[in-house]
Amino acid sequence: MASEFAEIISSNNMAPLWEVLRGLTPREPLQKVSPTFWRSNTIKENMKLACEFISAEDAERRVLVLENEQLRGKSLATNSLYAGIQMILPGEIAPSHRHTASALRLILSGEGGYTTVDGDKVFMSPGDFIITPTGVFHDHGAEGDEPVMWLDGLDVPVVQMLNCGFSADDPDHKQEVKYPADYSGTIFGNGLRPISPAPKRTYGTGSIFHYPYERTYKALTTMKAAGNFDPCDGIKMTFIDPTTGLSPILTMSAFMQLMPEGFRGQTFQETDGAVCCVVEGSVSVVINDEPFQFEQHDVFVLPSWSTRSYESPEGCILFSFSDKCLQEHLGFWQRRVVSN
Ligand code: GTQ
Repeated sequence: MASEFAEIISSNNMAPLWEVLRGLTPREPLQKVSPTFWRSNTIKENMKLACEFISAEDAERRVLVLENEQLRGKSLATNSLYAGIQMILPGEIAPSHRHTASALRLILSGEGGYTTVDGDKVFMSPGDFIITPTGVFHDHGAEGDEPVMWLDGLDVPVVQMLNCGFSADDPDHKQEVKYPADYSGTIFGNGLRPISPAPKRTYGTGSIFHYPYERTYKALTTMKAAGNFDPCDGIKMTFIDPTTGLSPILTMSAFMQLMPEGFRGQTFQETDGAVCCVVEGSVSVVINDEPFQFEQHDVFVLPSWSTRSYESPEGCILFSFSDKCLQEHLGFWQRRVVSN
């Protein structure tokens, strides 16, 4: 009788909720991804192989996708985040294109790299944070004599889930630069916002898209000097669009965090999973009771709702990105401090 019932409803494209209910509404977030990590040396060595294998031009983007062990073959670092390592050799161009997915970037190494976003060109240095908003043309290149390497974060999984993605190649391989150097940064990065003429496309990207490390570092070390530390995070800042006060990309938040020398943080949980990269120093992280040690330019995944605690004898500056702002917008985000 039971199997007859199952067959009948199944043949009509129906299924019994009572068999799947707890899977649909878990008691708490399930651990679907692992704290996968990629060592700086492995990244560099594999990137060298990629550079021998293909040009930036032929690849369109010479990127090694960072895949979570639990989600191989899906181009996913976590359920909601794509991450990759991109490299451009001196003289190469990653041709101009656009797509619905937004991108953020943390520059790891090399001087002379640039990105042009909607005709606004900026040069990028190690530690700089850069964004490419949804749907605008962007091309990258390396005009110095060093390879340039960075960490990419995209909201591809969110765009895929919503199935709302478009993309196009720019007939101009390399965009014409339409504005003077650091145009958007100068207009929007100085505590001002244009009102007349009314802001349309006359103001470059419409807000800042380049956050130089120099300034981020100064903000963090100035806060450090004041001596107020969060017991879990040390000091953690999030990048904002100064015209809204919100994350410059509405699907992804990005953070720069400072742990002072000798920091020993409390254990806590957060509902946003994150991709993290050590910018300076080193950090020991205990994730779900498993200890890890990370050095400069190691990249690692913090699974959502995993317990985590940081310890840093020598001090550390840690970059991370997650879907926190998206969860906050939806009223989902939660944090819980587990222990002292
Ligand atoms: O730089 O435009 O890692 O389009 C993946 C897709 C980087 C980019 C990625 C992309 C880009």
